[in-house]
Amino acid sequence: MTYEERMKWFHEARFGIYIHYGLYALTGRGEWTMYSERISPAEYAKLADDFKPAKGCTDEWCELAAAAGAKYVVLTTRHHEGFSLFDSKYSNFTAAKHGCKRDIVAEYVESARKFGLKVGLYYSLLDWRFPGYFEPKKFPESKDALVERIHNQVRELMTNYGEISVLEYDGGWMADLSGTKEERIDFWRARELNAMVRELQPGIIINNRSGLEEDIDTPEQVVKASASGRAWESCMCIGDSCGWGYTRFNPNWKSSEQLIQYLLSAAQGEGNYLLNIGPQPDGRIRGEEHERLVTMGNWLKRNGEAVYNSKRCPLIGSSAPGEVDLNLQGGWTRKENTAYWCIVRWPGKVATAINVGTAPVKVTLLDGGQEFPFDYDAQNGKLKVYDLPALPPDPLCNILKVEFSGPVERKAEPSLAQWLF
Ligand code: FHN
Repeated sequence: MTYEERMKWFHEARFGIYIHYGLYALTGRGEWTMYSERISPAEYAKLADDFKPAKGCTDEWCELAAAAGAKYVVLTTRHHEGFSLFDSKYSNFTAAKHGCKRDIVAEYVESARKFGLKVGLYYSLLDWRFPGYFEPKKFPESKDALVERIHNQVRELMTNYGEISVLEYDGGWMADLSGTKEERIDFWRARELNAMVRELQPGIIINNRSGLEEDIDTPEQVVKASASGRAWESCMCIGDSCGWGYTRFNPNWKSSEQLIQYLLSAAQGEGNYLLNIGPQPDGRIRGEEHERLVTMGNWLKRNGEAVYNSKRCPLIGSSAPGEVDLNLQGGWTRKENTAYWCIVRWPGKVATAINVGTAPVKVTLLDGGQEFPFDYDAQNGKLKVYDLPALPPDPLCNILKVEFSGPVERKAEPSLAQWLF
C-alpha cells in the first residue's frame, strides 16, 4: 500500500477525538500525577482495584465523537504510569486483572466501529515504574525489560483488536532529555518495533514519536502546518495544556468558537485536528467537554464541506506553512476550483478579500446556499462581496463558498507599497 493510499482517509477525515482515560482519572489531578507527586508504584497501584469505568462508557465516547463530526478516535491504551487498559500476557497491572476486570480497549474498538469511526491507539513507550527508563546505565536489565515489554505489548495491540488505523506513540524522549535522534531510535529498537507493526497492520498510520519520522508530524497544543506533502496532526486539550487526563478543577476551557477556529486552521494547512477529552473516573464525559463537541458537530453538519478532505488554498491568510493565521476575516480552504473563505470575524454587509488572482464566478453562504453579488477587480485582485447580513448568520463562524473560473491563484503584490499609489 503506497503512502498516499494509506493517508487518503486521514486527509478526508481532518478531525479526530483523543481520549485520555486511565487510572490517573481517579486522582482528578491529571495523567502526570504519579510522577509530579512522586507517588511510589506500590502506592499508586492501590488505585487499580477502584478502577471501575461504567459499562457502556466507550459507547458514550464514540457516540459523542461521531456527533462531534470526528472521523476517528485515539484512546490511551497505556500511559506513562504503566496501567494497561487492555488484557496483556506481559503485565498484571491492567484493567483486565484489576477493578472492573474488563478489557477496555476491546470495548473501545467495538464502540468505535459501531459508530463508524476509524480506530486509533495511543501507547506510551516510557513507563515510570521502570528505573531503567530513568537511569538506563545504572539499571540496564530494567531498561531492557521495559523495551522488551513495550515490543510485546505493541504486538498484542496490533494482533488482538482487528484493523488499527492509527498508532500514536508517545513518551519516546529520554528521562534526562538527552540523546540524539539515533540514540532514541536505538533505545526503543524503534525500527524493529515499527517493522513488526507494519507487518501486522499494513495500512496503519504511525506518528513521529518513536524516534522515527514515520507518517505524521504531531505538533502539540498548537496548530503548526508541516511542509506541503507531509501529513500532520495537531493534538490539543479543550482545557488548558496541563489537563489531558481528567483534571477536576480545570479553569481554562477553550470556547466552541476557538475550537472551530483551531480545526479550520488545521484544515487550511492540510492537517488534522485531534481534540482531547479526559473522561471522569467512572468513564463518563464531563459537561464542559460534551457541550463543546456537540456544538462543533452541529456546526460541521452545516459547514463540513469546507473541512473534510480540504486542501491548502493559496489565497491570503492561510495555507502555506507558518502562514496559517486567521487574518481580519479568516483563512481559506479549497477543493479543486472552489475555495471556502472561513470568516471568524464577520465584517458586516461587505466582505473584502485581497490578492485574489483568479476570477470568481459565484459566491454563496455555505450554510444554506444563499447567493450574494460581488465585484472582482482583476487589476488589483480585490474581491468585494455585497448585501451580506449585517450580523453574522452563524455566531460561531461563517463560510463563504467562492467558485472560481479556474485554478485558484493568489495575485502577487508587486511591492509592499504598491497599494498606496
Ligand atoms: O506526557 C504526555 C502527555 O501526558 C499527553 O499524553 C500528551 C498528548 O500528546 N503527550 C505527552 C506530552 O507531550
